[in-house]
Amino acid sequence: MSDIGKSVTQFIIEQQRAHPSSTGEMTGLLNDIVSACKQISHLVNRSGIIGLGGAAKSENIQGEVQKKLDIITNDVMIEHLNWTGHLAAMASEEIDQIIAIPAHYPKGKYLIAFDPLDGSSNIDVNLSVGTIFSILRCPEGVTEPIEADFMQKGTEQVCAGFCVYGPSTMMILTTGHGVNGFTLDRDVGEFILTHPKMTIPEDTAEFAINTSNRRFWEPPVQRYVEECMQGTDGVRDKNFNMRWLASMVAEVYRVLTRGGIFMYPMDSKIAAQGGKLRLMYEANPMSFIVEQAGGASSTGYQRIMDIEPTGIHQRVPVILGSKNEVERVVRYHSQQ
Ligand code: AHM
Ligand code: MG
Repeated sequence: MSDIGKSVTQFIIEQQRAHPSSTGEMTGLLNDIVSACKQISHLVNRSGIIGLGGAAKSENIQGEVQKKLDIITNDVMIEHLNWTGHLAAMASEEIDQIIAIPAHYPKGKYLIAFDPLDGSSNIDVNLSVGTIFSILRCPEGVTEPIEADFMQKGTEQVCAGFCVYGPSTMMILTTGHGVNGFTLDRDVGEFILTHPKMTIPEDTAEFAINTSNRRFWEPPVQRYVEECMQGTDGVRDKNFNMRWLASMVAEVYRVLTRGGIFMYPMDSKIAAQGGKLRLMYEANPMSFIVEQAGGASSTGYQRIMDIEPTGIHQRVPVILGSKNEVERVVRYHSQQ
């Protein structure tokens, strides 16, 4: 029987029943995330009407000017997740230190790292934004987690997902058994399974990169993009299409639905900070999802999920998507 049309809650519970050792804690945690994302979807959708557009007066730890919605959606995530007893600690793009569970609430066995509103520079121009999250196990015996407890490779993730607040609100989830996509039915208030077993085609003729950074890229990326631009006149012998939405959630969603390669590679302008995108709550969860859908994800030099993290806000270069294209870019890096 097809799973299409099931609610995300039913889908998660049925998946959990297939694993008799499961305690149901992950199901509870995913339900909390689903509730938070529904509220964020509502806020993003109504932000212009209820006066939530524009910048706040603050900067986050990375020195970026925060939007009002960056702060509010961060609070929504924390308020939905800190009291239900499924988490031992949290980490957010918007907060310098890891976030403890208040002492008067029970603690659970998982850690979460999230970006509450990725691509928030797009809010005021009414383009897609999203929420990204990565779930790790809290190390055995640790009751008061510290940042070091989050320093686990992407391969240790037990679940990853993201929500896109676009023409439809969609949630994409993996627990390591493939990737499934759910669409929010606003009338009913439920995410409904609409895109089961998502897979990324191995080949593509579509690339996404911010070409305004072109002069700062390393030679392998310069070579790859140049060859794409040459189309049928060059070695690739096919014409490519280009996209850049400046919203990783929307780009990865596109890659999941029709293939493509998405790159925010190393460039000399941002080399000192290690790259643009953050490992723990952007690159790792997206890499887990992309690999589970049959794609690949690399810095150009190393599989992203094999990186030993050194900091909660660590940045890395990201090259992900259709397997054969990612492997080509990685090959160009090894041939330098
Ligand atoms: P953010 O978390 O501050 O929103 O930054 C991440 C976003 C990604 O969604 C997107 O791929 C990238 O920044 C766009 O960067 P740029 O504006 O340099 O093209
Ligand atoms: Mg982000």
